Amino acid sequence: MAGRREDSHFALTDMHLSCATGAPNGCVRASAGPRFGLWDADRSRSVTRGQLMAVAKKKPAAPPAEPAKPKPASSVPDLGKERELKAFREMLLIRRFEEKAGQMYGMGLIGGFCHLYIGQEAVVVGMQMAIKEGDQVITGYRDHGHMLACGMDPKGVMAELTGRRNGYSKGKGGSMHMFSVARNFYGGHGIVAAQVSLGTGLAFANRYRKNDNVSLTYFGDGAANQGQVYESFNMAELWKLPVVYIVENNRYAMGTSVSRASAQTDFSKRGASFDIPGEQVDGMDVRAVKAAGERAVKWAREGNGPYILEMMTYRYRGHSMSDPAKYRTREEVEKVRTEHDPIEQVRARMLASKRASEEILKAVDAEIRKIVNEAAEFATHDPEPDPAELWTDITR
Ligand SMILES: Cc1ncc(C[n+]2csc(CCOP(=O)(O)OP(=O)(O)O)c2C)c(N)n1
Ligand SMILES: [Mg+2]
Repeated sequence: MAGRREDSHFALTDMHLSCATGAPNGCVRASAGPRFGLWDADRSRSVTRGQLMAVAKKKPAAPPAEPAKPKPASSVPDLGKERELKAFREMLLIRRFEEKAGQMYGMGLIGGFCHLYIGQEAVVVGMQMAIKEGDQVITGYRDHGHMLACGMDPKGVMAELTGRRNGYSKGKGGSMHMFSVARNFYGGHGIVAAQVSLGTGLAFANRYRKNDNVSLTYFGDGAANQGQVYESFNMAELWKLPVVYIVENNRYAMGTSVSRASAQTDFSKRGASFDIPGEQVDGMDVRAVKAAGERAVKWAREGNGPYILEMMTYRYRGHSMSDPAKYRTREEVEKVRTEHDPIEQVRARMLASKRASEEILKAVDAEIRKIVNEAAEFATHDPEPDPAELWTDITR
């Protein structure tokens, strides 16, 4: 489309710059300004002063006073030595697992859809650090990282990917359809945004059963444009349901960049008309994710209703294994990898602060590789389901 640039995430165009500096063409910056370098250009969409005035004039009188919304922390709190090492280990488990899944897909051992989470690990690991036992997790099809972070067995997850009988869905579900009620993981959903209404339902169940659990409901930037998301927002706020909506904004929905698909690219504001508070979080920094997660979960657990966290993140691999990723440049991916990688950030910080030595971190990597290799071995030799199983587990 004329005037829109696919590669404009890293650099302001001339038009954006002239608008931002108050050039005579009458443009003003529409948003509060950039907070994350990676995302600056997305924030630079402009509207004319006349358009803004027209919208402003239509505004109704201010609503009655509401309870104070929690404020984002100004600085990123330290995790402490043990937690930092734990975060490193858990993110590395997801990274190595996904690398292995990618290899096995290439070898023909995994078939069907397979969406890798590489690059986004800090989101789910940081959020898990903010919840307690009994809180539920639900997500879309990019789900292997969520399952591992919930404590599901890598062998069972990998065996499901290879379609074997000891997989989490007995080899009949595959990558997008795994569940573990024991680990409070509710899937694994292939229909974009379907999990948002289900996650809201989990929160409703918590309220109905009068427990104090919170539902973490994950979805993507693309899913955020789906109608059922807003029906869910409305009900969740109306009934003050304990749900944290986590938008994993990895900047693309299949091959479509956020700026091409979304009229409002600040997803933390998507709950504004329902009065749901939201904030943007550096989703590549596990410390920032945990801190924001704690604020949001506390808000929901204390009966204040839903909360939106927009995680600014990035996926390094294609949308799925069959994506040639022609909609972005290698340089774009490389820049994020070298400057913002969530695991490398923790590694560098631990080495600099002498919290861990190279030897310790290498030993963690070796231990993780062993776990992942064993999972792959198991998933390769476990038998396929009996053909008679084709007709079971369809309905209860
Ligand atoms: C209802 C529905 N529409 C379309 C699709 C096809 N589809 C699968 S993934 C996807 C993109 C979603 O992107 P996003 O929500 O940003 O998640 P990401 O893949 O980036 O994690 C689309 C359109 C689908 N599965 N379901
Ligand atoms: Mg996306």
